[in-house]
Amino acid sequence: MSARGTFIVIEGLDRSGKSTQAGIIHKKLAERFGDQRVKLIKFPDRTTPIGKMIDSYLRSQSDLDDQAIHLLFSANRWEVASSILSDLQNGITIVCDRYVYSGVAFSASKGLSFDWCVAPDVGLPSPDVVLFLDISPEAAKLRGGYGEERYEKEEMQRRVRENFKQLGKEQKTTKEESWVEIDAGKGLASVTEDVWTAVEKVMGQQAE
Ligand code: 2DT
Ligand code: MG
Repeated sequence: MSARGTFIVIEGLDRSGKSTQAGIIHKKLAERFGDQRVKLIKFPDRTTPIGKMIDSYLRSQSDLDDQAIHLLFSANRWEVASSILSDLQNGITIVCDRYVYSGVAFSASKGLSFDWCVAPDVGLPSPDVVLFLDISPEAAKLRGGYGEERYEKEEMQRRVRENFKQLGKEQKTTKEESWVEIDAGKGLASVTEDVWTAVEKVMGQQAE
């Protein structure tokens, strides 16, 4: 493993298996390199004061303008940006469940422009790889249905998926290998295998 940690982001629709896969990768990396060398983080981080405002909005306990909630999601990343950077510099690999791509994909699905949505996240630490767990909204729904939260509606998820695909295309123009699309509609073992293959590849490239 390289001296610098690897920044691995997992993205996808609700019920695509992101959290499950993030947990599996974290566990495998901890077994391989030790607990101290890998961290699992998640956005939104609902525990901070900003995160609590986001949580309240998502659970429809408060209302906010689309722009305002978008900026809170971004601020929720900025509050840990320097700790992400210092962890990476200290050789700690970070597995991150959702990141800026969710930020843009969800807010843009409400009608905000891509450019406007991207702006507040410019300058945040860049991931070494984004694993996009792709699933159709129909298949996601069959996995036990969406929950009660604000964005968990099939129509919105469909637009979000299109936005993720657009972001993937753009990401690939800067660095082809930094966006890996994984078919998340398959069984758990098969998705886990594909995810792990991608993780080993990026970590191998970094070690070169
Ligand atoms: P979870 O279900 O994973 O807790 O996400 N979201 C997330 C945004 O709209 N913008 C963001 O920047 C991020 C990180 C996706 C809760 C919801 O929050 C959405 C689903
Ligand atoms: Mg959710």
